[in-house]
Amino acid sequence: MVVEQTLLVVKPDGVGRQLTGRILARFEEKGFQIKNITSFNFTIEKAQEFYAPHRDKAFFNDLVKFISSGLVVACIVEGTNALISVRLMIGATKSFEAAPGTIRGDFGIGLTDNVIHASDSYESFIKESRVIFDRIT
Ligand code: 3AN
Repeated sequence: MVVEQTLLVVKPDGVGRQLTGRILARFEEKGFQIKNITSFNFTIEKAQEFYAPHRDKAFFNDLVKFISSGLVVACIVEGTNALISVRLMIGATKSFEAAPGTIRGDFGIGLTDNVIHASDSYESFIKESRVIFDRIT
């Protein structure tokens, strides 16, 4: 068992639907700590940087537009095996296929608008945290 950190972003649909508190409560209830919580609007440039690994995908522009479309809430979630555990708690990318009991399964229906983002690896966590916390606009 290893204490890890991961980055969580409640996307504009989640914040706009006033789900932030309920979403973050799930991670606290699970036993994780919420750290460095912040809310901001992604600029297009920051969003492009954040989603750089998807630069070549057909949905890249829609993704960038969507994440920049409103307020997001970002934080670090810390605790035992946080990387895998948080990914399991958020559920499958396609909300309409995400298992009930997961955040996307319970709160989402969309694909681009799938309520929440969480880092998929330690490397992603480092890169994404740099974009959000080091050079925040
Ligand atoms: P996840 O967020 O589950 O790690 P990724 O990393 O494959 O999923 O994709 C990043 C984001 O891109 C997703 N959260 C979703 O908003 C969007 N996305 C993924 N696949 C598609 C797709 N086929 N069409 C539109 N948007 C997509």
